[in-house]
Amino acid sequence: MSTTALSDLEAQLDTLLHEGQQAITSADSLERLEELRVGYFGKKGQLSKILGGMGRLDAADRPRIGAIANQVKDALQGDLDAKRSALESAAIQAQLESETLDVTMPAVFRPQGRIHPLNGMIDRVLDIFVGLGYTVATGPEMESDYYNFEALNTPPDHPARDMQDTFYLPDGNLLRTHTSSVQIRYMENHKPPIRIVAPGRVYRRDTVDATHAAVFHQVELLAIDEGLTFNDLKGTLKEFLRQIFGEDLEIRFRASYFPFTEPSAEVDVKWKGKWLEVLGCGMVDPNVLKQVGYDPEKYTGFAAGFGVERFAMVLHQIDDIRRVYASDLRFLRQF
Ligand code: 2NL
Repeated sequence: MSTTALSDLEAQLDTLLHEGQQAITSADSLERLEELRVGYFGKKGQLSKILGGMGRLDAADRPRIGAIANQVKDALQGDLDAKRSALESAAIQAQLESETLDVTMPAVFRPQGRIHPLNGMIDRVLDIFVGLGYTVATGPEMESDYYNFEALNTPPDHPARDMQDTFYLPDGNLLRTHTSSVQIRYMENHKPPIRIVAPGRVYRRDTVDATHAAVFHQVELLAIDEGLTFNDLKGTLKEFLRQIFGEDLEIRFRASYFPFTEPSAEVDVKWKGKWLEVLGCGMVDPNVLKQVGYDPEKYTGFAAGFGVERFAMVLHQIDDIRRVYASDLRFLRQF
C-alpha cells in the first residue's frame, strides 16, 4: 500500500513538474504567470494537495518525497523566475519599439502665410515716415460731409462732392473719399507742431477697371509747424520717394490744384524711362487751418496723398488692380 502511495505521489510530482514546466514555457503574460504560481504554490495549490497525501506514507518514505517535492518546487520556481524576467524585458522591448520616433519620416506640410503685397507696401511707407518722426493716425471710414469735404475747403458745389464720385449713405453720411478726414480730426484734438501719416481704406464711385477700384488704400501725410515752406515739402517727399523707388531717382513737381492746398502740385518719378505720376501734394490752405482753430499767420503746413495700390503695382509690376483683391493664391505666392 505504502509503496503504491509512494510511487503514486512520485508520479504526481513528476506530472506536476513536467506539466508545470510546459505551462510556464507557454505562458504569454505576467498575469498568466502569476495564475500558474498560485496554482502550484498557493495554500490550495497543487503542491499542497500532493503533499497532503504524505500522511498515507510510511514515515521512512516521507523525507524522500519531501526532497523530491522540494526539487520540483525549486525547479518550477526557477522556471517562473526566468519566465518572469523574460516577459518583463519583452514588455519593455515592445514599449520601446512602439514609442520609437522615425526621424526620417517626411514632415507634415504646413502652409505658411505671408504678408499681402498691399499690407507690405503700407508697412514700408509707414516705416519710412515713422523714421522721419511722423506718428500714425487712423479714423472712421464712415464720415460726415463736414470731415470729408467742408473742413477741407471743399464747398458744396465742388465737383469732388458729386454723387458720381462719392458713396452717400441713407443717413446723409458718406464713405470717406480720402483719409484727410482723419487729419482734420487729429488737428481738432492736437496743437501744432504736428507730423502725422494717415493710412486707410477709401471709397470712390469709380467704374472698376484695370487701374480703378471702388475701394482702395491711401496714405496721406500732414506736417504743421511754424515756418514750414514748400521746400520742406519737397525735401520730405524726395527723401520718401528715394527710399521707395531708389537712391538715384529723378523727381519732378508739376503745378496742380486741390481744394485743400495752395499752392498744389503733382509729383512724377522717372521709372523705367518714363515719367510716372505718383502723388499729389501742396501747402495746407489757410482756410483749412482756420477751420481747426489754428492761426494761419503763425502756422503753415504741407500735405500729400497717394494711392498705395498704385505704388504696389508699379514696384511689383502688377498690371491689373483687381488682382490685388482677388485673393488668388497663385498671385499671392509671388510676394
Ligand atoms: C492725391 C492727393 C492730397 C492732401 C492730399 C491734405 C490734408 C489736409 C490738408 C491739406 Cl488735412 N491737404 N491732403 C493734400 C494734397 C494732395 O492727395 O492725389 N491723393 C490720392
